[in-house]
Amino acid sequence: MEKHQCALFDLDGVVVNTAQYHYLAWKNIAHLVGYDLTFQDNEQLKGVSRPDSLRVILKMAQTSISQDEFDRFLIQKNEDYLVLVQALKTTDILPGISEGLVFLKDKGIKIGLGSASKNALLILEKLNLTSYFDVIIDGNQVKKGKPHPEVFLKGSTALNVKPKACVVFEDASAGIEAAKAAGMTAIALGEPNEFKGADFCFPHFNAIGISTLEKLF
Ligand code: B16
Ligand code: MG
Repeated sequence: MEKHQCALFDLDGVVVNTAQYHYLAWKNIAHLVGYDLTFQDNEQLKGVSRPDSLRVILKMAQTSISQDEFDRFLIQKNEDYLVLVQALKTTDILPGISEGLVFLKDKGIKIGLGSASKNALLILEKLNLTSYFDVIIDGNQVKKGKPHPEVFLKGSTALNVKPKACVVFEDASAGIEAAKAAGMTAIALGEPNEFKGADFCFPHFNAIGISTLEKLF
């Protein structure tokens, strides 16, 4: 296996399980348009930007709303989400992540965040993880959301590392598509049948193990 010089982490679903909070907040919004958003529906929203997520929900609900309502729903979703993540603390960091970050830091591997979320910095701060990241690219810096590769390409450019020397850790199929479109090694976290084109798949970050990380970096 070729050695890599950079690790790019998705946030929601990889570093911390905020997916459940996004789900609860979107469920409230979906109710407003008469749609009962299921846990399974929520899979399609993972890694997808806030406005694109609302577009997907409206499609599921087979309804349309005015631009004013659309904007109001986005604000309300985020307000609800921010209340839900208020209680996040370091014990919510997903298993293996802290050890993985320490391992990479000790090896001198560059570490970046590539998240669709506009709340990424706030979440990292709540988890006390900000200092591990050499660069943080989030929803505030990208024009095109995942599956577009922009978020990861911005990360590798900022770190001055070629895309093929980067490993991306992702829990969303849109994120795996983005990593592959960027020309990076893509490690999917979840069920193998959820992902197309991932280089490797593990059920969660902790299942990767230090020996595989040693091979990758
Ligand atoms: P926000 P990631 C993504 O984060 C989430 O998976 C997705 O569900 C969410 O809609 C998106 O961020 C935008 O988040 O509303 O906080 O800006 O997985 O790319 O870290
Ligand atoms: Mg994610």
